[in-house]
Amino acid sequence: KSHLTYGARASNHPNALARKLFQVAEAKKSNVTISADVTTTQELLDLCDQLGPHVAVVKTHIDILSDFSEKTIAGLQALAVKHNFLIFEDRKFIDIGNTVQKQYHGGALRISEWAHIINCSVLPGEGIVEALAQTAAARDFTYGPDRGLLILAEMTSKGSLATGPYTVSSVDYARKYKEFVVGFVSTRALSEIDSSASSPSPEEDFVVFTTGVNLSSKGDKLGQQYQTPQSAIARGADFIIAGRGIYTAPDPLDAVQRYQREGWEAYLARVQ
Ligand code: UP6
Repeated sequence: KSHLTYGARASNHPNALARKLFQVAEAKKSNVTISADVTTTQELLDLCDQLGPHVAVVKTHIDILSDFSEKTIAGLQALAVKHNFLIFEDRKFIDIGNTVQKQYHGGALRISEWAHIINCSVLPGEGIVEALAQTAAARDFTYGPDRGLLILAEMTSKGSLATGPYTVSSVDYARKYKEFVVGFVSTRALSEIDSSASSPSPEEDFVVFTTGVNLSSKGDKLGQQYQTPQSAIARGADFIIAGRGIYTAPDPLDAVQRYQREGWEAYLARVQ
């Protein structure tokens, strides 16, 4: 796990999106990603407008909206500018390269146009990472340099099979495609993994996003398992992802500020 400040990581990182992530975190004193898992455009935009000042990233599941339209994209993009947050579409691509390219760029959801960050599983093998990187680098892809991929290296659900050799391959592919892969969705820092295919290099600086963060619950009835902001960050999370812990709280604004405070204090404790 990194003991450097976001500011130091922002100035040294070779990847434009990673630099931006760290800059936003530093500027807003927030490492919170809100998992905005609501099902209408109005609820999504209201949530982003209300909580936007306190989060670094908004994570969407755009395919759970019942009324996705041009208004959704325009609204999200305007709020991202207004409140200085980045957008992470948690699509978890998992297919052959040819298919994920079509799911990422174009299609009904046009994810490449508005999502700064996407993620994928490496279950299909190396080709999925290569395919997404290729799409982002394509010449007709004119949305700017701030695009990046997180590899889903572990999962927080009970009985997850994203462990062992799967997690090791996640790290191997991240190292091989580090121009586009900015980091991982995982429950801990993975920088120590040293495999037959890859070894850590001193300058490598992957960004760790950790899901399953909740201050008032240990889990749900469908296998989700939670830890606190403090524990996630101590294990190496750079950004904590919280959904229901914030948006179903009696007062979401009060809740997001609590996650922001606890997340920031845990970060300060780690870098000191
Ligand atoms: N998510 C997990 N665990 C993973 C990967 N992703 O919970 O291993 C996602 C879920 C949801 C969010 O799809 O959008 O993170 C967690 O929401 P919650 O905080 O309400 O449980």
